[in-house]
Amino acid sequence: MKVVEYMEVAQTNEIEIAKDYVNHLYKQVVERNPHEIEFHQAVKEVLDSLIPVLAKNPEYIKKSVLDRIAEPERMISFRVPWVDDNGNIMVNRGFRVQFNSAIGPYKGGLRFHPSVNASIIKFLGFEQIFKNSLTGQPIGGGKGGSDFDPKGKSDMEIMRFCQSFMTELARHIGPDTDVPAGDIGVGAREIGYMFGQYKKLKGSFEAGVLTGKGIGYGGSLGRKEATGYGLVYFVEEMLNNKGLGFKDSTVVVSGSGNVSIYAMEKAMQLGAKVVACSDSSGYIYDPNGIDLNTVKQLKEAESKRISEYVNEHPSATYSEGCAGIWQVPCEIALPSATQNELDKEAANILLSNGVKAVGEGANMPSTQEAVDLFIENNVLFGPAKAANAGGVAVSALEMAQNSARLSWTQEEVDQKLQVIMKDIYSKSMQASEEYDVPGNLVAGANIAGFKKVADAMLEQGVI
Ligand code: NDP
Ligand code: 2IT
Repeated sequence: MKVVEYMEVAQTNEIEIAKDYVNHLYKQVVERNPHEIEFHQAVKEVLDSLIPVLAKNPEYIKKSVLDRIAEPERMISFRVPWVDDNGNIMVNRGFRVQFNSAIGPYKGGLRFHPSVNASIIKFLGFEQIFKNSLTGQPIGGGKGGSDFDPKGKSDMEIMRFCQSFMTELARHIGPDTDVPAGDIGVGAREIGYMFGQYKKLKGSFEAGVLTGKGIGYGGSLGRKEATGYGLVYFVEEMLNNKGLGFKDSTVVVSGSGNVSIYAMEKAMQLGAKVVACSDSSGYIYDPNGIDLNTVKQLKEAESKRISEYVNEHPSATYSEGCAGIWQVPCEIALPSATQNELDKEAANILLSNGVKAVGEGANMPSTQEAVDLFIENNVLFGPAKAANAGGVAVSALEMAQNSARLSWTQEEVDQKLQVIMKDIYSKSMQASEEYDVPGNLVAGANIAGFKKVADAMLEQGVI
């Protein structure tokens, strides 16, 4: 046999071995975590994209690195009792998954939403491992939250819930152990109440135990804006690479929370026209371009419904049902609300309307079928682990400032964020080229994020 032919056979065998390993591992994950469909979905996407890496580096298979990564180091579930304004005793369930600490303390947000369960927390925690690795910062992967529904609760109810949640969580976290932050339903107010309770329980001011804090007590300038701004910096990088940009483009951003608001703000600053955004009830379309001050007033200040936007802007229309937002024609789509909000049908509509780029602000907002469609049709696609990593990256900068007992200016933080987002883009791009899937940033981000964690685990022995 000629050397070239032999190499091809050997390579095919290695690919086959890697595929068998991945299939076997995926089956095991499904059996071990029955009914956790979001967790299965997140694991499958990563495993499939790592096949070429496993084929080239059999050491990862021999030393069961992925078997270990797919199993959380620790999963905590706890009772959260609290008293509502009418004196009723309520009970919610709290979670924290401490997924992987190979490259730093567990790091990741807390989500308060009625849909939270073990599957949601595990999919988020699993993805956080690779995202945090990609940032280049020394942070491991974790996530947590509760099935508590903040909607309609008074400020005092929110405070009592946060205090009870932290009363249990406090024993599991710390600035060098596990550092939570915000996510859906958790912003600066909730972080403040949780920080106050942690400080009271510990009897010491440990600023670095939580990130996303208020600026007056250890928070970082630029953290509030970081995920949305970072998303737009990442997408701008993808566009520039093809000679395109946000300037004069039409943009649709789903959601109207923390990520969406600051994604809209930065897109507008770069000269785009944002024509639609949404909340969990429905979406607004404003052909004149969204007035962000009205959205901030309604959603950040007053916790109202996005439907009220049309009262002040007669040019705009409101439609019930958040999924309909993808019917609004746009060149750039930024799904920034929640998981699986953009499915195959939505992807087909976006494609037929000529979408050029999709950047995931939310975690796992596109179903696997939607992602496949975008990639097959050469749409520039920025996967969540890369595109929304700016938030956790600036959280790591907040930890650094807390350790050094100093504060950087907004400009310094923003400058660092821009460098980090560009670096994530080039690392993901390079990995996609090295493993023969050029331009596929889904694979590139997974590969680059995985290798750093996997190599650290190999160096640290069987842990
Ligand atoms: P917020 O709570 O600030 O906002 C969430 C937005 O999404 C709201 O507009 C909300 O509508 C909408 N939404 C929430 N759940 C659903 C649902 N089930 N169906 C439809 N719409 C929904 O959260 P964030 O902006 O912080 O988070 C948004 C996404 O970004 C999440 O996937 C999160 O994991 C991800 N992310 C957040 C980061 C951060 O730093 N905050 C960092 C990286 C990713 P309504 O007002 O009706 O509740
Ligand atoms: O999904 C995410 O990356 C976040 N919610 C931010 C986590 C963090 O620790 O800042």
